[in-house]
Amino acid sequence: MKPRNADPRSEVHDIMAKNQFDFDQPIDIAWCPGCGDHAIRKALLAALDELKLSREKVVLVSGIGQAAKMPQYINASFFNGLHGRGLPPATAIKACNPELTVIAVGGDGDMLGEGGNHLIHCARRNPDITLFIHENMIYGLTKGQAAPTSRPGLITPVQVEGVFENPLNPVALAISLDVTFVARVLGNDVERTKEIMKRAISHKGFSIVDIFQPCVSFNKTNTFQWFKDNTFELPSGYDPSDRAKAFAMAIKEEPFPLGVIYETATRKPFEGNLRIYRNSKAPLYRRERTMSEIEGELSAFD
Ligand SMILES: Cc1ncc(C[n+]2csc(CCOP(=O)(O)OP(=O)(O)O)c2C)c(N)n1
Ligand code: SF4
Ligand SMILES: [Mg+2]
Repeated sequence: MKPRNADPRSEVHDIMAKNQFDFDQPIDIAWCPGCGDHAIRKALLAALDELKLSREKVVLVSGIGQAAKMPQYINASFFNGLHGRGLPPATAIKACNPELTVIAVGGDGDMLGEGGNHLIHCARRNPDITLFIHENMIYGLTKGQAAPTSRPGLITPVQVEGVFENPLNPVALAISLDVTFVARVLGNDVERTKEIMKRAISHKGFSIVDIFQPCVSFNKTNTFQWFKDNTFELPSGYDPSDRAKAFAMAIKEEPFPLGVIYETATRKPFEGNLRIYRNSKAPLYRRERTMSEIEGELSAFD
């Protein structure tokens, strides 16, 4: 039986058959028909399945928003917290158990507006986690106010004379912060999104994928066609390891570059710097502590 959540218009829904990260029973997905989030979910399900990750070792983390509902639609562990606050728990989960694959998901408002401060400090720490930002250039869940990525001139029920602030460019921001894997994709291109998601998840260190996602209900300007018309693939021979050139590429807008724009292995992940993993790689829950060890550590506070 075809699951109720399979989008019959998608040519790739067949790859989801027997995907362990999908649910056996139909689930209710509270996204509008035609929302770009459905395609991103398909890509994520396929990426997780093809990476052959164990379901028990995958944790999805999010805040609030349409994109932030994603963890509830994937059959793995999840933590859903406050708006903009997905990255701190994601960092903590990975720090407590480095054996887990930790994926944070959020909208452009969630991750760049309310959570912008956390994004900056997460980039400084470089935890081995992945972040997918659904960039629909709008606040979808709260019905169409401007997001930090909204293009100038966009009229909304709040920005009645049009947005006049400079839009935030998550790819350029990430490269300026030396985030170790930075990519952008068109979410409706499910195959390509899946491939880039696989690379981002496999990368050691903080990885960010900016995913263009049309919001068909509240952003009638930045439609699927608009994203197609305003993007281009990186030229062949492009070298993503050159940070200065990557930044120069990242600041190109309308059209925006698509692909892996920056990738480096020069930074040690956050967990690798923690003293608790210096003598043992075992996650904290597997460690036994004797009373005298605990007393020894507590004596530091005498
Ligand atoms: C601290 C706080 N501020 C505001 C809100 C209201 N709020 C909930 S979701 C949201 C915007 C979501 O937009 P985005 O993160 O871009 O996600 P989308 O719905 O577009 O996927 C806002 C403003 C909130 N829940 N908490
Ligand atoms: S409001 Fe927009 S972002 Fe939210 S589910 Fe509908 S189309 Fe998607
Ligand atoms: Mg949004």
